[in-house]
Amino acid sequence: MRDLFLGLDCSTQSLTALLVDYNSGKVIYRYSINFDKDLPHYKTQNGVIILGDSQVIHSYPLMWVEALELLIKRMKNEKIPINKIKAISGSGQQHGTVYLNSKFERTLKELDVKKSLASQLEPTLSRHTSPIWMDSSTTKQCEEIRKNLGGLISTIELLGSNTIERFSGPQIRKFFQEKINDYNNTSIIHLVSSFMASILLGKNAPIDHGDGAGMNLMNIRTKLWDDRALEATAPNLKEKLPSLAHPFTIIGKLSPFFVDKFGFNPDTNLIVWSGDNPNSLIGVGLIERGKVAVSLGTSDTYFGYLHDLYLDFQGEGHVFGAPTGDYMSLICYKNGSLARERIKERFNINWEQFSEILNKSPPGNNGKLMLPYFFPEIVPQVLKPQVYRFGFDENDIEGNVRGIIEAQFLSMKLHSQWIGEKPKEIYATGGASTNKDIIQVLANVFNARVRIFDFTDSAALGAAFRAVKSFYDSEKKIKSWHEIIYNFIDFEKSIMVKPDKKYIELYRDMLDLYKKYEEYILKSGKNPDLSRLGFIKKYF
Ligand code: XUL
Repeated sequence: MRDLFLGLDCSTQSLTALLVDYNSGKVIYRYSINFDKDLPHYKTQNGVIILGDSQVIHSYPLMWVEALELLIKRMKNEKIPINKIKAISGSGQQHGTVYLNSKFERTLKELDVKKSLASQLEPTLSRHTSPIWMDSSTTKQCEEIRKNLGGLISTIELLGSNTIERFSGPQIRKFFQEKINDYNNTSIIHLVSSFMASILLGKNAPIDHGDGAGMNLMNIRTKLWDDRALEATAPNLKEKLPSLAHPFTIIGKLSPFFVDKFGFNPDTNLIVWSGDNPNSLIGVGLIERGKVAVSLGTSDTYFGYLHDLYLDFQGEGHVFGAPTGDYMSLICYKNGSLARERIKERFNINWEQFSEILNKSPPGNNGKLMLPYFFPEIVPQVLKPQVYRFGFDENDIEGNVRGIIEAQFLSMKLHSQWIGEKPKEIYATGGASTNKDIIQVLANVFNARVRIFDFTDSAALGAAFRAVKSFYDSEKKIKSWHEIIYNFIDFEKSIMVKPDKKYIELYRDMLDLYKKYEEYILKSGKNPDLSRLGFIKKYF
């Protein structure tokens, strides 16, 4: 008998399913619903809608619901043995909040198989859109909450992060301030992860410590809702939040709706969902120190496993709960793949041509340097998007192609220094990680080996791994994380990109230059053009 496990990932642009077979150690099925293409009636662009200005970015919870039903229908039509699935877990884009009224839980319990999920759940939303992680419109609320908690340092000490525009607490506060009646009509506020889990469970599902830490509402040490943070955010908030749970909690069995409509086994276990970053941590097999992952997706993220709690008092990096029950560090960039695509589209080239051009230009870019804020940036905080180019202009194809890639990795190196330990090895995942030329720049900038994973679904895979672990643990057939990860991932097979030692000094100098330009533009520092000319003289 095969033991099958399903990992789902509700990300910014798509909903993906990965079905894994523990006995063969293989992913046996993958399917992805692309929101823009497969559900065009929502008219999203890259899975989101921009409301008003570029700072207000939302998505549709009903679109995620519709995608879930479409995905499962597809699995059924393709005769995937869904009745053999032992456990399901999932992953959601972090921070996004879903606002539901008092009909939500009752509706979930009384779902009618003859009707669609979306049509039945529509009346249960007290807000039709969800502010998501790309939203940066809550600076005022962040300041108010931070002030109430005693300032930057005490906020970070308490919550593991500064108050951050995209985090759920400031978003909830903004909703309460701007739409008080709708806030009062809201009975429960879910994260994307706990919302999707609730639908599968047929009642309100908890939020795990990984995703909970991205809300500015959870005490990072006790892993409980923090009363001071709740009070500083909005009235009666505690009664509107689901409970918090360990990341390995079995939250119940699959709702009869899915059993009756699609033929799942009524015994299918559901494991609490988590955020995409905590799931990816496990999905790439990061359970030890000295290694970090760089995920090149809609957002670029840099994250690693932390055995002990480590905080960034600059307020840029974050600490979340890890699926192992420990901690993880995370730095998130909004100017990830969308920024790379801007350059690609500007010159009307494909990825192959992008690579060729990247290869043609020398490391150090002849001293051309970019600060790539095509969109408002999270790290460092830039609210008004603007791209700064030093030593070249927007028509210089080589300058721009290498400029964006070097800028992204130099910024990662610069802003990850608070984590202390210098990574010896980087695991690269996400769409752009399959591009070896981009990854060579990453290896050179960090002077570290980079292992490329040949899959891009680390969040869904991590969710499947969590389902495996919790299921076997509950059956008293305990499996270590190491055992599970090595059962599926053949590390020997992954491509390793080695840093080119020739460029160690060049990138050390360029990092220094990059830092100076950031300070010049964002903190009114000294104009470093002279240093750049010195750099050009030294290397070109
Ligand atoms: C992390 C973050 C993003 C989202 C979407 O803090 O905002 O990585 O989780 O991927």
